[in-house]
Amino acid sequence: MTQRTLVLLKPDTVRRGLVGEVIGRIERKADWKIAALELRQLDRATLEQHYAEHVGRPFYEPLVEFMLSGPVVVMVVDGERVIEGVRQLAGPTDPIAAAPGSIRGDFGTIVRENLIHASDSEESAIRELKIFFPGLS
Ligand code: IDP
Repeated sequence: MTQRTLVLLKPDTVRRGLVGEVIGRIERKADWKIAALELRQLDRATLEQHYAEHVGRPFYEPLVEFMLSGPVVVMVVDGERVIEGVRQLAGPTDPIAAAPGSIRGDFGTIVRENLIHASDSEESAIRELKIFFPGLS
């Protein structure tokens, strides 16, 4: 069964000129389809919803400030096993723990500035897609 996931290329990826590199890896991995793609300056209200599970954690406020620090690429990707697949391409949250070959492992050193967000389950994908693309069917 085909899945749909939400992918964000964070402000570090845009600032560092790595958008093409990261999208290229997603495109080359499989016959997945980009269903939506937009460069967007997020607002605090959107991030409060997106990161609701992290409210109150010490890294929450710096994370929101970072995510507001520049535009992000907001994408919807469809395909077979795409939720787990993009998470695998991204690698673990801490880029130093992420293996070389993964996006975070190849390009990151800072836990907060770890280049990419990808939904971690079907349930998260549904919730996040409603936040970022409420009109998408
Ligand atoms: P994920 O993005 O790998 O799914 P989450 O635990 O959902 O990781 O955390 C959301 C984001 O919050 C991470 O991608 C990272 O940018 C940031 N973050 C998570 N844990 C920390 C931390 O301990 N220090 C700083 N930032 C963190």
